[in-house]
Amino acid sequence: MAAVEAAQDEAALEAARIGALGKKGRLTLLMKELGAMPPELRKERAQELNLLKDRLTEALHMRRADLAEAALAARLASERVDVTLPVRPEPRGSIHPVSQVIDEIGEIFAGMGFNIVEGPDIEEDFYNFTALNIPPEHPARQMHDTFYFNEKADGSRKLLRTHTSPVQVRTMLSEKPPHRIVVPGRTYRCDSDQTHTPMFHQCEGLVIDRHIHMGHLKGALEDFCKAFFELDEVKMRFRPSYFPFTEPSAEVDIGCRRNGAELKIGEGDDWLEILGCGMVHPKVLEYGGLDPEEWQGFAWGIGIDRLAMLKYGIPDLRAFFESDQRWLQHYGFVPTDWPTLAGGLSR
Ligand code: 2U9
Repeated sequence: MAAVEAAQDEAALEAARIGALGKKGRLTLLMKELGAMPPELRKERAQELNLLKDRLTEALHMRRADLAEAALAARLASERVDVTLPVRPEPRGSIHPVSQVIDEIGEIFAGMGFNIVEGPDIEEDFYNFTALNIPPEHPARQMHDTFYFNEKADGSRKLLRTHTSPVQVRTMLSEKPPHRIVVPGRTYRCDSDQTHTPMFHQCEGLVIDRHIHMGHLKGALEDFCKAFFELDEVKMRFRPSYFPFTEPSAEVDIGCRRNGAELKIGEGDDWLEILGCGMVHPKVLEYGGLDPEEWQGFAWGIGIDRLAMLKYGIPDLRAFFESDQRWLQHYGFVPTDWPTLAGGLSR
């Protein structure tokens, strides 16, 4: 009994058990002697030994339970976890500048009553080219500009959209006018150098209503530029240009001043091209199921990656897609700081 009480672990307890109740244990040996005893002594002796065995077994049980409880308590103490601590020493995740700019643009146009719409990256020729008045011999359709999938048995082949415009076509065909939508997303062109990546981001917009004219286009894009660059006034100029899907078409420059490596946007005597736009071509309206005599509209397209570089002074485009944690920590945004017009787009 003393050995049982003194046992400090499972092994010592087992040794005590074997010492008393094992094959050659002291109690076992005493019980073996019972057979050689005279019957009148044996009964009393057997009762005593059985009682002793019960007490020993009980003591072993109790001690084993105590040891298990102590072991659990020690383990809980050593493995103690404070579940109220933050998951990491510091917050690590950040919002990529491309996502930040998309959120900012969405916020600005949502404030003007636009809906934000998305569509598939893998497109059909009709939505990406034909419906946008881009003829079969147009250079954009060539293999070296567009990523095509393998041809199917019926001769058709899917492609990676070269702009987000097919989403506007899909919207015109599936929803009733008027339309006011902005379409952010990934776009793909077979192009790769210092300033071009095969995958890049665009945000396009489309307005369709009755009596829409170029004044609406200029007003909307001017308001957008002021809001986006967080300025009260922005110098802008609309230069005549050409796109198959708009007529007339324009490219838009904003005034800027270059000071060595520094770039001041909104004022100064230099110009920086930031977007393309125009009145939706009547043929494109027809492809979208609309009567150009009744419905008119304007559209624009803007490159998100370059816009992020301009606004946030990021020098190298290719770093955008390298997923370097140090770069993301440096140029990324705090996830809980959602851009709002009231609270400030960027902080
Ligand atoms: C529909 C009708 C018209 C979209 C437009 C541009 C002008 C444009 C470029 C900007 C920078 C592409 O990323 S970029 O190189 N885009 O200049 N995009 S108008 O016009 C549309 C679209 C859809 C149904």
